[in-house]
Amino acid sequence: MHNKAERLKKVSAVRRADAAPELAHRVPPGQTVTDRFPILHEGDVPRYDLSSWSLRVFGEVEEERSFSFEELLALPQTKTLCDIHCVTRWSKLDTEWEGVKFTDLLPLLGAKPDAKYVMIHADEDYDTNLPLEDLQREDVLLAHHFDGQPLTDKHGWPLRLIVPHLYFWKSAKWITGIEFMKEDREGFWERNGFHNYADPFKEQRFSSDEYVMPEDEWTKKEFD
Ligand SMILES: Nc1nc2c(c(=O)[nH]1)N[C@H]1C(S)=C(S)[C@@H](COP(=O)(O)O)O[C@H]1N2
Ligand SMILES: [Mo]
Repeated sequence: MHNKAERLKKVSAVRRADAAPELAHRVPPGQTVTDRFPILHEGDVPRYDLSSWSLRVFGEVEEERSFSFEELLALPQTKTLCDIHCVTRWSKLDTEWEGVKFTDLLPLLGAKPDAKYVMIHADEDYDTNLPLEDLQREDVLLAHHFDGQPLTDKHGWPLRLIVPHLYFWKSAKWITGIEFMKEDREGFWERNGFHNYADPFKEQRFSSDEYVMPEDEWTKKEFD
């Protein structure tokens, strides 16, 4: 069922649309720039009642705790402008997000000193792993707004992660939990043939090196 990696490896290559020359250095190898906003996820779009929504923090922490949406909104809010890159070969430049910077949240989480990795838990049954260090970049956000508007249900309302420097599957939508870990552990796509770290500029798409450049399978999906 979760043979996305295998499918992407097998399909034949297509030519890539070229970005404007002055933007080319921002487009990772094998990516096509789109102005549209593809919608990609496993499972159904979850619905929430914000009054009962919470973000749970657990694992290698001094004390487990949860944040309500209100508590997150009471923290400093930050806007970022970044490029995003999906492993299915679309990139979108200059996307604008607003939310809580991970580095503004981190001091409140009581992570133990030996917590070096994080598992982001999300609906529906989604998770993805990252080194804590990567979440501490200044442009990593727990976002609730895109392009000046509240996130739409399909793009992750009420809260999604934005990690611009890694393939976009690391930017979990509908996040429900932050788990601190001593040792690394694989998340959903990482267990299913995708690269553990996922640097788009190094084309770290799959966990094995042998793959053929895939077709733009995202063009068959839904867009905004
Ligand atoms: N909860 C959850 N988050 C997810 C996914 C998912 O299946 N479930 N898919 C990831 C993938 S592969 C991509 S490319 C982006 C897509 O985000 P978008 O639909 O807002 O473009 O969400 C990521 N976050
Ligand atoms: Mo993706």
